[in-house]
Amino acid sequence: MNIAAVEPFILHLPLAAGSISDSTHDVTHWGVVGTRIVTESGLTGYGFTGTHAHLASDRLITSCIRDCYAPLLVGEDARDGSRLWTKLARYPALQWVGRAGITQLALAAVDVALWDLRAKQAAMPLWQFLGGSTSATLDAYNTDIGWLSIATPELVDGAKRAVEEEGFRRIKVKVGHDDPTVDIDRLTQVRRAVGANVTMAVDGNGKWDLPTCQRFCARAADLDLFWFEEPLWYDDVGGHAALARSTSIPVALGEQLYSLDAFKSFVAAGAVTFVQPDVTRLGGITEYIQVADLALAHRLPVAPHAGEMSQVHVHLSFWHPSTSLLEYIPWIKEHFEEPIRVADGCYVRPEQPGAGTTPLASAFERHARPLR
Ligand code: 0YR
Ligand code: MG
Repeated sequence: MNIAAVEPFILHLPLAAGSISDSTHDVTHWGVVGTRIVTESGLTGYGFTGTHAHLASDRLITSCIRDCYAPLLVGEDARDGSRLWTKLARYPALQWVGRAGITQLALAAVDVALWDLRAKQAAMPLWQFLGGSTSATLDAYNTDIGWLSIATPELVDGAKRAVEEEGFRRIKVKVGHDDPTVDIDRLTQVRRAVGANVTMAVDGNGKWDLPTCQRFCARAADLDLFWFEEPLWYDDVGGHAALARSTSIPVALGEQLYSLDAFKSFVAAGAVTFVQPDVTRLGGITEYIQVADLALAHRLPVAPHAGEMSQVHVHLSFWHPSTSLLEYIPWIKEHFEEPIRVADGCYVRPEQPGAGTTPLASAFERHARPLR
């Protein structure tokens, strides 16, 4: 399986809703920024990271793939997974400038493409290639009903519809108004609308400070919140540990963490309960597995970030024993060969060989952006 070519790409896929906001991001397009890796026999793997479709920074990622990683990969055997990951992740000159940010997002895309290749070569969907069981089930929780940019009446209607008409038993609502009592009011109305049996998590996307989070948690005490995600600044281990000690609402985080060591620090400090790795920000599937196993060793649940948007998380979640639920944000699935499906609140197990990361030709025709 010798690698003949590494060909980066940038797709900017428009959101059906036009635009959305959480407490810290305004999004109109999802950036699928990654690479095709072609072997000498013509087998092709696809991997990508996820961005907010900012072309200039997306190009830094594709430059890193094209100029730094591709020369290290061409001629190598794609089956040689761990060694190739180490070659890229520990390449001294790149380690000097990287380990987080652009080089890591680029590494994620490359690593996913290599796993996609290996699973395709084995003619198995990735979850099965990893040893997953055909009887596993996976709950989807709906984040798309809960954006901060959705006015309260539509938020309540959307949550009710997702539960009553689409079969979701789990939802997540964004929080992060300057005055947290506005969020408490929105959540109270949603809880009243969906009833006591629906799991409701909240996501702050790192905006509030510790006193604001503590005030929010005290006022949210009788809303039965399943978790409070990214309450504080992403890297603040001590702050999350202090919050976790002061509230009974479990802390969830990880979508902005770049390494196994970052997760290790949060776990060691008792600063996280729901561990949320993202394959597109860690160094791909290889490092994701290490994080999921770290969580397993501490008996902490793993609930990956952005299930449907990476495609890969669906496979990893069906496989890994610590995962029983996965985020659902149905933004980009129609652009892939095997669109991810949810039925009655549960993910449908993918069947096609590979990691599910192969975009349709039409996605390249309509949404590719120039690399320079
Ligand atoms: C929009 N999921 C998240 C979206 C989402 C973000 O920026 O990317 O809200 O990734 O926090 O849990
Ligand atoms: Mg989040």
